[in-house]
Amino acid sequence: MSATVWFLTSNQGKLDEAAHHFSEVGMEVRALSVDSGVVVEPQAEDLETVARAKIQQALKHLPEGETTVMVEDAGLFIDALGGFPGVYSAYVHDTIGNLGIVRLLHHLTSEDPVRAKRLRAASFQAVAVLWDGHQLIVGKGVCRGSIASDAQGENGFGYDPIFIPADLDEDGASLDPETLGVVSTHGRTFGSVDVSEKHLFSHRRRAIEDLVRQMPQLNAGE
Ligand code: ITT
Repeated sequence: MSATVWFLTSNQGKLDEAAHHFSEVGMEVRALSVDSGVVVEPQAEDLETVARAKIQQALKHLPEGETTVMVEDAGLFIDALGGFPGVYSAYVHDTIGNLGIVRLLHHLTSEDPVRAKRLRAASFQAVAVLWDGHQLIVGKGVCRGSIASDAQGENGFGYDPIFIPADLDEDGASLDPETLGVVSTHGRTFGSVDVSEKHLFSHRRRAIEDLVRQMPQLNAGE
């Protein structure tokens, strides 16, 4: 397997984050560029179906001599909206945007900050699919949190300015709103922290770690 992962994505933020995560295992990530409109993202009910359809298309564009290609599909799932926007996240972000989401949830409020977080609970979810030259590997990651009452911060991309990650315990597991964690943004959104802090919580990092755990080439020495 080569040390380059060719990542088919039109999203620079996703590319930068994946590059950071794979650098931790000595792999480089490069963008697999394909003319817009060539790759068709099917509308499906779950992220894995979308990602599996995209990898089949990505494989056709892998540069000669290269072996490893990845796609990743992510979305924001809001509990009070039955998981919406979920697989529709890109469309919803392009249309009503962060302000639209904040407006949809404006009635979900409470003086009690713990109750407010529960009412506004959400998660980012990511499914990464990688072809390593021999097999397809699927990695999944979830980041629990809640939706802020307004957009905060200029960092990151997409829904980052409205997403507050839940605190984490010493093992990196997400905690309930009433429990203070050892890792916390102290109520700040992903848009208000730098990318290295987002990585501590990130669904994308977890999905890529899940992939890496399953890559025989990277775990041969174990
Ligand atoms: P691809 O070309 O890789 O498909 P995309 O931007 O369409 O790029 P997704 O379908 O995976 O990416 O993402 C759906 C939406 O969710 C899109 O609007 C993203 O901006 C948003 N999103 C995904 N991951 C995010 C993250 O880590 N932080 C904030 N928003 C995110």
